[in-house]
Amino acid sequence: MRTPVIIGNWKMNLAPSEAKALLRELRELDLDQSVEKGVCVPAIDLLIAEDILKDSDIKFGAQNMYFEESGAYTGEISPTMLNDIKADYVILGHSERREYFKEDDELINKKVLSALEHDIIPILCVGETLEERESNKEEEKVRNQLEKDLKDVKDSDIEKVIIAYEPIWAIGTGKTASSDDADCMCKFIRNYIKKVYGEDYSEKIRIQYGGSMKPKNVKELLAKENIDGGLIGGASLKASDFEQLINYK
Ligand code: 3PY
Repeated sequence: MRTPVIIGNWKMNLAPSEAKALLRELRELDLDQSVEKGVCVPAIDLLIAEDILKDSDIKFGAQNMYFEESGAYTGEISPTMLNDIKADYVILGHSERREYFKEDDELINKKVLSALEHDIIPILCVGETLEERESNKEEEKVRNQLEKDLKDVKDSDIEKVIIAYEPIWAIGTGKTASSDDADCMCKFIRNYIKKVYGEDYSEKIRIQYGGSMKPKNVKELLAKENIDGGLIGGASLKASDFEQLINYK
């Protein structure tokens, strides 16, 4: 049995004073302990998350990092910095980073390898555009991303990775993939892991759905065999929505 994992992706929202208020609210919620939960916050909120969440079972992480440990990389944060504040996760390869900041698979792969080397769980995002789906190229696109982004990830590390299937056309649009379509792609991803790493690992790896997941659709999506959790955008910015998402059972 895989432990469900639901993580908020705050994106570029909540300045430190607002982050403090929401994190304090989250810490007071009565949340299902059988669900792994966390928030990935803007870099400026990371220390606040470390402080406020330290005695809770809500984990936290970053939304990006560079792969080197230190050096002349203006504007970046490193895996050792994340280690220093005991961050659990880092989101890598989100479609917004791929599109607006031109991150390519080669760079994302270096970041995935670096996160694993530093014991930070990478949440690797993959997914297709609407155009690719409409021309039946969604599997080709996702396979290609998995091949490149997971290159050289060792067998012993693959089960630590969380893969988030996020169809780009469902991100921030309010549109959600149908639960059957989402499950179908998550199954495709699991089968890819089975082919490359073997059945044992494919049964252990956790695959999230992301893209307008909210209290209204979480139960249906998570009832599917291959969907083990969610990467949540807008709905992670309100304590009452976060509570309903985590307590979906
Ligand atoms: C969304 O739900 O919009 C996301 O992009 C989650 O990462």
